[in-house]
Order: sequence, then structure tokens, then C-alpha cells
Amino acid sequence: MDNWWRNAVIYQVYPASFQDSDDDGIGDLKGITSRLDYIKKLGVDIVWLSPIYESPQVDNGYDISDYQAINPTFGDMADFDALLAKAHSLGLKIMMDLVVNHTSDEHKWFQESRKGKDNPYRDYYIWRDGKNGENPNNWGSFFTGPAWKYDEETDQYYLHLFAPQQPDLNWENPKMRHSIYDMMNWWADKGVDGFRMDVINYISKPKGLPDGKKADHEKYANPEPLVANGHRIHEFLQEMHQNVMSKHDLVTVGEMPGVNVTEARQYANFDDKELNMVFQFEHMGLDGSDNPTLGRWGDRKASLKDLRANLTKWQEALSGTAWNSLYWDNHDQPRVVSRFGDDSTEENRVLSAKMLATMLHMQQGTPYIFEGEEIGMTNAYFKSIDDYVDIDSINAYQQFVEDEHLIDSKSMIKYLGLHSRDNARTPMQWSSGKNAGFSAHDPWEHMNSNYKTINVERALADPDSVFYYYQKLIELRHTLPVITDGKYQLVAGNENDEEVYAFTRKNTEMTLLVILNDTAHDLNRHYDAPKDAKLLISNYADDLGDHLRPFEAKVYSY
Ligand code: ISL
Repeated sequence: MDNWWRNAVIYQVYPASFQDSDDDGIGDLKGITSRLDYIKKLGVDIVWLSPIYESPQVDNGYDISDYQAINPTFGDMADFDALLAKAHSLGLKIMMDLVVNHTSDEHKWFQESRKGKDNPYRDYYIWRDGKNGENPNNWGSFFTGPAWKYDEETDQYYLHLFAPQQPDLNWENPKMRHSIYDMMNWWADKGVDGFRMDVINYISKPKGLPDGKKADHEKYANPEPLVANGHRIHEFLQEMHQNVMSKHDLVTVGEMPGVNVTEARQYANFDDKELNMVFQFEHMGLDGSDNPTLGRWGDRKASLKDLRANLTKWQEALSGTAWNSLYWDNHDQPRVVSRFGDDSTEENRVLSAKMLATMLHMQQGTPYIFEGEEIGMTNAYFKSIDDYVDIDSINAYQQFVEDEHLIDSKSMIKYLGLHSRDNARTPMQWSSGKNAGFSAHDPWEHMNSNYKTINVERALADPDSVFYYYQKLIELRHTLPVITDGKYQLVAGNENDEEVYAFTRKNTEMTLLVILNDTAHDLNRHYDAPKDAKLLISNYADDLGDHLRPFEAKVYSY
């Protein structure tokens, strides 16, 4: 239990949207470096950079064409070295995004691979013959359409679970695997402190690549049940650990759609053979549509009951065995205050952002904060499909509205407003000035129109801001061991409460009682805390005991 990252807090930077230093409308490394003091002020320990590598940017850098070069719009390797040095001088660690389920189709390995069946790089990717002139199997891509693309050159198809420009790497090939480990060691030798591993539980594909299950009306099967947590995944991660992680002091987190607690206990086990922690997705799947074909494209809200049951399941199942990562937001998810909170009034935005922060930061695990979350940034709610730039949003609109007529345009715009990845990717709101101080140039992605009210400048000037609340939560984690090692327990009888979430954290020295009103109204609840219990943190200036005000959050210690 003594690893340094266990009581750390991680801040995610989405480079294109953080800070532009050369006024081309796209954020860059020099911009990030210039804002490291701000990140330090928040009090976090580690900065995770979404991909900064050379990339044609079909999927905003998750399509890498050179793992050992910086994308020119972000700067160059000297800029990266300066960023790393400045971060380290401030006591901040740097976690890199590692995207090794696939590369860009412009990566030299793929350029070689497609040249011929006997090319030395052929087996770096997954090539198959068609079946009767059709795709090798019925898998669909996560970005709509088939997961296979025909390549005339050699009359075969290659697998791409994401965009056609993101061919999947063949992890069955030991040479390919060692090329990845070499690349990781190169970054570790450079001094980076960790890796966030993109869809890393998808790398082991099933033997024979069998068809997936699909409903009759569906064109393609969702490959996730077949590719997630595949039969060789633990072997591959252990091999990676032996070749890379065992040689450096690194923090690792695996992004794992479709992971369950049983698998997670093995991936992130204290025996330290694979990864330090995983990003699970279950709490991100509680809202959306009731129609599985539409997935998250709906307006059903998550209930407190479901959310609490899920968070509790993960707290209990990993306790004493493996380590949780805790997150609400990232570059793929809508803004938490719009999703699980209430952004309909300024007062409720601030209160609910703080309440949700308390819910997450008082749990056991390593918390992640996505840029802007710490000032309570909201969804952008763009009004037209032309405002969207994300491939996933544009493709979904095309498929469900234009091609299949499953949803009318107005509804889809509403659902995009609730769930599009673009909601997270609007530029960071630094000030009320032009383009929120992000860039003098019109940004690559529209600003959220509320930047005049919600911005860093205002947050820093207001002692009651969401920013200072996050700062306090982080400081508490760093000073009170119970937040890291205390056992989580729901308050008896709380499991069916549809309005309030109450839990305790307990170690041999201390107990914390966390009480969260998840509604916009006043209510009464009685919880037993000793008379001399101290109010550690709250989003109200005073304490009315059993009377809870809208979105009231409070933590007692005793
Ligand atoms: O973004 C999604 C919808 O919420 C997911 O389906 C997402 O594609 C999945 O979580 C995997 O995400 C990661 O890999 C993708 C990339 O587009 C995402 O940005 C990345 O986080 C492919 O590299």
C-alpha cells in the first residue's frame, strides 16, 4: 500500500484545447508549459497528456503515425523536453497517453504492411481474406460502419475497430509487441513517469475472429464482447510489465471499456504484475438510450440509486485486493456537472459541481480531474450538426439520422448536446477575454458560449469557487491517510435512498462520514455522528445538522 501514486491526484490535459501559444487556434506544448503553475496551484501530482505524437488527427491524435515524434501543431521534441523539465521542477509528474491497440494508417509500419503479403511488417496488423467477396466477419467499427477495410494492393481486408484510418495492431506477433516495449522504454528513459493505455483490454483478439451476435435489424455486430479482455490479455500485459514497467518507476492506468470487477481485480492487483489501476466504464453507461442500438444517444438520466450501487460495487470489490481509478470526466465524456449535476442555474451549477467532486474525491482510489472540471465547465449544447467536429458524433448523426432514419435531427442534436465528446473538447476557459484567453485565433473547436461567466480568472478571484473546493479536496487527500486507505461503507439503509448518498471511510485512526444531497431541494436526514465530530469540508458556509439544502455536501471526521 505504499506506492506513491496511491494518494496522488491526476489532472488530464487535452493538448489541442488547453492553451494556444502561437495563435493558430490549436493548443500546444508551449501553451501547456505556460500553464503548469496553474495546475500546480490546484495541488495535483500528475499531469496526463492526451496524445501529442505525430498524427494526421483523424481521431484527434488517437491515430498515431510516429510514436517518437511530436505532432508539429503541438511543437517539437525540444518543447516536450522543456515541458517535462518544468513539470519536474514543480514536482509534477507526466503521464503519457499510450495508444497501442492501433496506429494511424500513415504509420510507417502500416505503409510497409500494406505493400505485400511477404513484407516484414505484414504481420504487424490483422489481415484476412474476404468471405465470398464480403468482409471476413460481421464486426462493426465503434465509429459506425464495418470494422474491415478492403485493400486492393493485396486483395485482403485489414481490421480497424475504430476509424478505417486506425488499423489494429496484431498483438499475436512477438516482434510487433517488442517494438512497442522498445518505444515505451524510450519514453521512460527520457524521464516520463507513466502511461495511460488506450483501450488496452482490446489488444488480444479471439482465436479465429468469429462472428459476433447481432440483432436481425442490425448490419454489424458490436465486437466488444469478443475483443474486450481477450484470452491472451493478461499474458500480454505481464510481458509488457516484465519488459517495461519492472525496469522503471511508472504509474499505469488501463482504459478498459467492458471491464468487470473480476477482471479488474487481476489487471490492477496489488501483486503488481500488470497495471496499477484501470478505468472502468460501468458508471458511464448508466444514462443514454433504452434502445441498445442507440447506446448513449438518448436523454435518460442516471438515477442516484444506480450510480451509488455501481460506485459501491467497485469500492467493495477492489478493497484490499486491487486499486480503483476514480473519474467523472475525460475527453470522451460529457461534462459531469451537466450530466449528473445541474447546470440550469449558476447557483446549482456551483453547488452540484462541488457535491459531485465530494462524492468522487472521498472514495478510495486515485482521482482524475479533466481540464475545466475544476472550474465547473459545462456541456456546450451546440445547436447544429455543423458545430460538431468529433468523428464519433458526426458518424453517429450520419448513421442514425441520415442513413437509418432512427432518430429525427432535432432529437439527435439534443442527444449530442448531452453526450457528444465535443462537450469535453471545447477550449479551456481562462478568462472573459477574446476566445476566453485560449487563443487570439478562432479555435479549432467552438468555445462554449458561457466562458464570460465560467472561467479561471473568475474562479481564482472567488474564494467560494469550484476551483478552491477542488483544491481543498486534494489537500485533504494529501494530509489524511484515511482518504487513501480507509475502508468504504455505505451508511446502513442508504442503499434505497433516492435523494441522499451517505457513506463512511474508516481506518484505525479516523472515520469520515460523507453526506450528499443529490437533489435541488431541501430535505431532512438524520445520521449519527458523535457530538464532537468536526466538519471537514462542505459546500455551504454553515451546518444545519439534519436539514440538508440543495446539493449540500458535507464530510465529518471523528
Ligand atoms: O468515446 C467513446 C464513446 O464514449 C468510446 O466508445 C471510446 O471510443 C472508447 O472509450 C475508447 O476510447 C479511446 O480510444 C478511442 C479514442 O477515440 C478515444 O478518444 C480514446 O479515449 C480510439 O483510440
